[in-house]
Amino acid sequence: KSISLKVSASNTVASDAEQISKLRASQSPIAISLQRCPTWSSLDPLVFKGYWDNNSNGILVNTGQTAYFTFDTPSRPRLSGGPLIGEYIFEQMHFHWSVDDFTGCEHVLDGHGYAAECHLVHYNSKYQSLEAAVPHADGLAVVGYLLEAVDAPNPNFDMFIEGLEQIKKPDHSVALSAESLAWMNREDVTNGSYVTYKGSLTTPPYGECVTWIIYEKAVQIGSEQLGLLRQLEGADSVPIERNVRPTQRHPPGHSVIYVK
Ligand code: BO1
Ligand code: ZN
Repeated sequence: KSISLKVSASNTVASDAEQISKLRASQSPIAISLQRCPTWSSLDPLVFKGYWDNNSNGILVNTGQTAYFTFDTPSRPRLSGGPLIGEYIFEQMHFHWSVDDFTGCEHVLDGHGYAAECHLVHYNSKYQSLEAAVPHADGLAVVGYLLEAVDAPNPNFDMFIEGLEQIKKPDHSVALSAESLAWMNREDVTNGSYVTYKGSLTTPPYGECVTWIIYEKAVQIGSEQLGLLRQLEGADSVPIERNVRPTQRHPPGHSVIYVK
């Protein structure tokens, strides 16, 4: 790795995760040039617990702004490792999209736009809730998947897409099993590289509380399947056209780490 920032009081080199936790935060999303990022290869692996082996059910809701999935059971999936210190508890998953196949993502890697972006939102287990975590720099960890439009449907999305058909109208909801999240567990994506940086929520209150983890390799989704996301209606009973925040400027001294 090409940066080492910090020697702690005990004179031992701070862990990779400690170094990342001290980086300056930016507003999110951002456009990232991979070749300009310091590359780290020694980070601990990211650990997802209780996602796909979770036999409980969840609920998918049209909030009028996005499609939003939560588990309705007390046992929630957890995320640790990688740039994170401690454990983060899954709160919700949601999507950002647009009317075309290239402006629906929030983060932009090497100038490449995608059709949609999915966020897995977690809060630090040292706080009592997501709301309690938002005021803290180490409050949230959000994993982002970029979704690339392709002609052929991705069968791993079928269960999830069937859910979308039931929630066209705002405030409608449908029960979904954990199996409908299987599309995320694509080894070619999650065994590959990601970028990580300290940033913010991309919707109000825009708090700088997020350790972002964005996989480099996009997940493919069929155009027809994307069409169902684009059919979701907002409060005005017309389809939600675009729920993407524009990319924000990097503040001086901001760094994004490329984990290969
Ligand atoms: S995102 O992943 O950066 N797009 C993102 C943006 C906003 C929130 C979460 C993730 N906001 C939080 C609010 C909470 C609210 C919660 C609903 O969404 O800060 O007050 O309860 O899950
Ligand atoms: Zn989001």
